[in-house]
Amino acid sequence: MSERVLVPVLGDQLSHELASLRGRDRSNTVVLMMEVWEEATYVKHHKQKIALIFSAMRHFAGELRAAGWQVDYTALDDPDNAGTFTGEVARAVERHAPDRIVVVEPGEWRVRGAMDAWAGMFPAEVTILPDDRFVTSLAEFREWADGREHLTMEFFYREVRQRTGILMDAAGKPKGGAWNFDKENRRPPARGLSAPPRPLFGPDAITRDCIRLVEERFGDHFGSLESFGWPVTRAQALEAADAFFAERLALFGPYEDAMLHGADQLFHSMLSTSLNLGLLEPRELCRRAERMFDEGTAPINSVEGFVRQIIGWREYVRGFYWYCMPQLAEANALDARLPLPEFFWTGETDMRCVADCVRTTRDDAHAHHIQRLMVLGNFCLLAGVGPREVQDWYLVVYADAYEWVELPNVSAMILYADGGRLATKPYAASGNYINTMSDYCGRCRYDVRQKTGPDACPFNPLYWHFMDRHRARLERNRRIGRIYATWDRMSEDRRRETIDTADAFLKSLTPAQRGWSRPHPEAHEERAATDPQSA
Ligand code: FAD
Ligand code: DLZ
Ligand code: SF4
Repeated sequence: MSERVLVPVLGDQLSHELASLRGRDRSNTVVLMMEVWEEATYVKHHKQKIALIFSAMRHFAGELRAAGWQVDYTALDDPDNAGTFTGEVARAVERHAPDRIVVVEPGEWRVRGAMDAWAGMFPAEVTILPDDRFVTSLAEFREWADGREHLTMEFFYREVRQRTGILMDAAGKPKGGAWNFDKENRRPPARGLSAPPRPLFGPDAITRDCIRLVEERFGDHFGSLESFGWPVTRAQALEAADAFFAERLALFGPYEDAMLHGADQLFHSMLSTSLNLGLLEPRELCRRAERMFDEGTAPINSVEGFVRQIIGWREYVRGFYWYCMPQLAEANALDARLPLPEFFWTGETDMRCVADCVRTTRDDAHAHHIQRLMVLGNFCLLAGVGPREVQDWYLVVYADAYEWVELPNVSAMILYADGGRLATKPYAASGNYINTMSDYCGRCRYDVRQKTGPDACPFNPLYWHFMDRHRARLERNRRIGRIYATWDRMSEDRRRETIDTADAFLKSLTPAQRGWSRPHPEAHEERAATDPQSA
């Protein structure tokens, strides 16, 4: 008799070519998919994120059934739902008595801990497979990182290009004659700049059910459901990718860092939710971009910029996460302790740049990279907001947020909380950067040219406050240390006034009152006990 196999497929593993499904005999396999309370609430995710994941899971289950798989799907409001992955796998083991459980490694450390315990818990052999949807395996990353003091993304990226041949010519040289076109990719927004809109996918009956469920069960979570238009199937994700390649890739590079009030997407791909769910694969997107360069339909700076984000940054942060966990989650090299300000939830601040980025975050569960990095992240860095609160905020608010990708970006990239393993210097900038790269400042209540006093752009005095309070650490940094000569050239009165302006601003901030941050582990149990479905 052939062995019976149970294949749990998690909500961000929605790939038909998943390692646990590939080549498997469908007649003796049960695919298990689980909507569980714990995943939906370990932080109070944005409403669109939960609706997106549940809808994509339900569509994927339908596709698997149509392809001949036996799928056991537990919906969130199933009265017997145990509320956790482990509880649901336990119930499935009782139902199906499998000889073996085969699962792909999860994206998050927290879930890996739970999965590792399955082997001793169930009367079935447990096999945890590497997630080969990524171009770089965790073992390959470890091999690259071991023994290096700084884990510089650029060097990692070049090795990935060489190993995979992506965007390499026949002679083994980078296509376009260089590894990096960043200098061509920092164009400020031109007057009247606009980009073709991304396709929005109107909710079908399945998505409408998920939206209703989220409104009923997660009504107190952050964010709006009104503008929901994310791709929820591979077919839709491919349509979104088609539109990006046809209409926006060519200008992706030059305007990668530009920000325009009210225009969140610009020339960005808006494909991160689909990539992270598994609806699209990184290799196929890179090959497509490369083909456009080969055919002469997209310039090298845009194609290379896009490929760099995917097989560079995306793969790098995943490797970095697993390499640095669990310490990364607790790291706080700059000893930052300020509570997250309330305006991160409400958007009610006179800083026009911050208000706009919180608006798009609330309405669309998305903000583009520079909004996340140089506006919201830069603010948290300069003000000294505690890493844990910042991590929780980013994990809650973005539809593409999973800890493996959110945590390195937040802890190491924006907050320098890892002490500089990822970034060689903190991404700290005054209002001048935002003014150059956006149209925010012209109509802001603050004056970006003023450095001190109540009308000064808060980023200006906060920048110097940050540099001054971390002088002992940063002065020795070759990439940023020279800035202290400018600080020292200012008169003592000017320096005092700058610090006083920053202090007065920091004192005026109202700490967030919401309970949307991650509870401590014991609170999980309390919440599970109070959830009517898991009682
Ligand atoms: P594009 O600009 O079109 O880029 C193409 C793709 O490259 C993205 O879809 C994404 O898959 C990848 N990519 C680009 N930059 C990064 C990066 N730094 N790290 C990982 N992948 C990258 N991305 C997430 O997917 N989930 C997150 O939770 C997340 N949190 C972030 C937090 C902070 C503080 C910062 C600075 C960045 C974060 N990013 C995150 C990276 C990036 O902002 C988003 O991937 C991007 O904005 C998604 O929009 P897009 O698909 O239009 O991206
Ligand atoms: C984020 C999320 C949410 C909100 N809900 C579910 C769920 O109910 N079931 C599920 O399988 N996955 C969900 N996810 C995604 C998981 O959190 C994700 O698979 C793990 O964190 C591993 O990356
Ligand atoms: Fe932001 Fe300062 Fe510009 Fe206002 S002036 S939009 S606060 S950078």
